[in-house]
Amino acid sequence: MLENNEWWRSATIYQIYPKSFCDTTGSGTGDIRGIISKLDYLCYLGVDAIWITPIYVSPQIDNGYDVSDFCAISPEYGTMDDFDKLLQEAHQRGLRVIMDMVFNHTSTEHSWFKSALESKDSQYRDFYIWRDPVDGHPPNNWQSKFGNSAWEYEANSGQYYLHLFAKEQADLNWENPAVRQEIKNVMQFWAEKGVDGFRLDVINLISKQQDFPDDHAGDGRRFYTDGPRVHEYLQEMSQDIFQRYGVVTVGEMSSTSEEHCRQYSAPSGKELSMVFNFHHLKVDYPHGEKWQLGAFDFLQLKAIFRDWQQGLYRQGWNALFWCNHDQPRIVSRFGCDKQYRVESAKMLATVIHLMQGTPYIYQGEELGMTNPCFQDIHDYRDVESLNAYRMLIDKGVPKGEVLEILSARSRDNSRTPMHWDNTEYAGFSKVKPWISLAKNAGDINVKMSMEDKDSVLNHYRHLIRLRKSVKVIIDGDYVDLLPHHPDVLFYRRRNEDNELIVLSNFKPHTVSVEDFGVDMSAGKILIHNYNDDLHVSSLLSLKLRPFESIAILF
Ligand code: TEU
Repeated sequence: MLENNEWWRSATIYQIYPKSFCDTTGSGTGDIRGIISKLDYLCYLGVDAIWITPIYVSPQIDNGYDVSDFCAISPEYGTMDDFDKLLQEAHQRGLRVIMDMVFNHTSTEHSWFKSALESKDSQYRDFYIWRDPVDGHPPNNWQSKFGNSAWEYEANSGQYYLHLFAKEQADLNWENPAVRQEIKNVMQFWAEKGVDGFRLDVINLISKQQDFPDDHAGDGRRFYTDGPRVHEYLQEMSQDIFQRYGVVTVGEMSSTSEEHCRQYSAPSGKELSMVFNFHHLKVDYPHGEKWQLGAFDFLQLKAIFRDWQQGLYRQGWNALFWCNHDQPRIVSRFGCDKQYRVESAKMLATVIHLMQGTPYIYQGEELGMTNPCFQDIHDYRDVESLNAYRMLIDKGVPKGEVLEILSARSRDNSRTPMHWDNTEYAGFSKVKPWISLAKNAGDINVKMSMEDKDSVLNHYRHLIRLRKSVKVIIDGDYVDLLPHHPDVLFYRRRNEDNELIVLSNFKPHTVSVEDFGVDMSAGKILIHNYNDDLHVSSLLSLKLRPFESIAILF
């Protein structure tokens, strides 16, 4: 455990998806020793901590988010000794380690669930959410986030159990104090090993409205999202574990609100350190529908940034991100992964990293890695994507259109192996990986990026260093100076000493920005994504080139 309790306010955190990070055993999947072998690279990048997605024993229905033993390492990733070595090697380098905690549900292979299946009298029966059929049907009309009913019938007991995700991921009953105690025991186990923090998977779904009503206006999420006792539960976890061990905590908040997030991440520290929300990553969902294609709504994106930057300013703390293991690669989504890949990847990074909050870099994002553009359903591995494929085909959507939707939306877009170099399997493995690589690994990889002073990687390294040295990035306010401009995001950060303006063109064409009421001549360019020597005075009658982004400090 490394001390200094609010280190995370000026930190940058790197998300590792171990299955696709580095394979040292020739299994075709990544492993813990692979992570250890790349710690020096992460120090070169300059990040302060790593978030590791689940490496616990799991049947891998949902790539580890279906946990069957929270206190044991899955053999495919290595051993507990390997993990202890990782923790030691990371701490020796000043890197903190954040573990992913999946407490909304367990795998149906967990011993608790197996015991619950044996008998209604099992002490673990009430660890899960069982309800009787209603007129021979599921207890209500709630839908799983992976499609179909959120209830699975269990014939032996004649009851249904709730699963907000896959049927192999049974929701835990947090109403039961014994469940909460077991969860605290798990976190105590990892905290006493010296883990520095926890990422809490869909933690705002753990409290369900106990009458489990039908949802006549939706899929049921309003009856369990930011639910009735969620703050009470988090305050209990904070009181008994987070504050006691001084661990940083980041909550993944599905479909949440600013009001709840101010309470979740309040400076008082009574609940969590910070929160992920996803509203900015739904502006390309037509009518909120993920499995439809549509252009992203730039004005809505800017409004969401404004709302969350201002809404949590001095009242909470945002986890800032574009990418994770559930989202497509951002340069393919909101940038341009062809002609302006480098410029747009740098622009997107600048936009997020100069806001208030803690930025997260998802493995490969720092290289400008793109979606793999899979064209065949057999390339896909993700349970959510495979369910969506079947659902869309069953609805009569033409196969070609379904594959086009998956190619843009699938979570597998971010789960292809990391690109380390231009060898056959990109230095990820010596054998064919569990999932195909993107075809451009030969041109987009760590080795090449480290040798190129103008690479996306070196742009990220610069941003990470700026966060350490420019205080207004950490504590400045946020004002959008051109809220209605259709192409440019122009925001200003200000504290008692400095002013920082960030101008970013989100479009593939040159844009003129007329008088924007700021005298640039007194400023100092902090970072720019075109590698020419721009002088501030030339910015007076501003033309921003395609995806051009400039940050100026006053
Ligand atoms: O994700 C929560 C969640 O809702 C995701 O499924 C994501 O928001 C959605 O796929 C976007 O369309 C967490 C984990 O990050 C995810 O990998 C798990 O599948 C899920 O919880 C269940 O544990």
